Amino acid sequence: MKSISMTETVTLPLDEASDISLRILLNTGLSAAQAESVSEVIVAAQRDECHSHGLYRLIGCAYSVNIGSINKTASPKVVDLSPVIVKVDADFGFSSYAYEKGISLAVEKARRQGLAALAINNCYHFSALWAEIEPLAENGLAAFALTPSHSWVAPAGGTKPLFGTNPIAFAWPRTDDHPFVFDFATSATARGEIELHGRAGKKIAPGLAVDQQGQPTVDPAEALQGAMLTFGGHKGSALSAMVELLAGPLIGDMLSMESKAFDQERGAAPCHGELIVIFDPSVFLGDKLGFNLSRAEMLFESILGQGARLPSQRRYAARLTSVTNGVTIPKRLFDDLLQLLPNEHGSFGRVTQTI
Ligand code: NDP
Ligand code: PYC
Repeated sequence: MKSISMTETVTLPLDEASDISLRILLNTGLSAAQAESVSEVIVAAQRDECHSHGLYRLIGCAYSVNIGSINKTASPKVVDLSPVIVKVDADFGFSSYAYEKGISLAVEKARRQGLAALAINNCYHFSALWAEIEPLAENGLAAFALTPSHSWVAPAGGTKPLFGTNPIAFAWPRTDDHPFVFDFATSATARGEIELHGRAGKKIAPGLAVDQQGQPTVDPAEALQGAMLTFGGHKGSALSAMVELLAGPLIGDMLSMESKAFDQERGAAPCHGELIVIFDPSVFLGDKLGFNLSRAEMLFESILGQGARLPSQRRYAARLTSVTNGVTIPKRLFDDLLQLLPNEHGSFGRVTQTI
């Protein structure tokens, strides 16, 4: 008889997920403002079923705060560097809080000049990037975001960790629909995905990583100790180098290899910079804006017309479902999160079984 493996899961309404998340972060001693901004991106990722950057990340965030890496009372400083550049020194707090402080000035500049850059320095970064640029596209702007991480990824042709997982995200405004957004690691998968496979006792797909001897592996633990691989061979490798350069030396911040050395094997979230570039199509196009946005729509319709899907389409669908049904996480993760709550944590969630 075929054996069916059952996984115990817990389903939480979104407000309970937010409550747990915020209480865990506050319990670390993070300032309320910083905890709220971090919690918001974590819950948004869980809501959109981006599991590698959802509630699971609370474990790493709490750890990074508890070992003393994160500045709990970080006070980001915004510098108006030029007509098109805003810099924010995150003061060694989490990136999302620094982003919150700097984004409105960067948007103001983009609306005036047609484009602007927000460079964040000295931030601990663990989150999905779409959460930062999707709201910009909802307000008629296009944007992309880049950030390094820790050196975990081998360059194409090599076998030793050098690059970060280095995500690139891009957002484009749509007239009558959610923005077009993609957001992916330049490694063949996010490191968080490999960690989640490890936690679930599952193998990873071939082609994602090599072990410490440089041999291909599908074992998550070996992959985490060895080197991850870039997507698309030399192409992902070059894009990853671009992320290192634009969100590293260009803005005066650390490469992934420097971030890893800075961590001194403590295992905290990566600490480095982030670059967000914002475009205002209405400045580029003036009274031709509507016509050109409709040409963009023609592109999207042609993609969909072939039966292909747009990036973020799955995410937007998951969002709708989560608002009604709540979010479902493995019971093991739920139990780990309860350990991070203050002692009197009350009762949350509904335990279910999924196949
Ligand atoms: P995925 O490979 O899961 O997805 C990448 C993108 O491709 C998403 O926009 C996704 O849309 C889209 N996509 C997936 N399948 C299709 C398809 N069949 N057709 C069209 N589009 C598709 O992402 P990764 O594992 O590479 O990265 C996951 C997250 O990890 C990202 O949010 C990234 O920001 C984050 N990350 C953060 C890091 C950091 O340092 N802060 C480092 C590395 C990663 P959809 O979501 O709708 O499926
Ligand atoms: O999943 O690769 C990843 C990652 C690195 C930093 C934050 N997420």
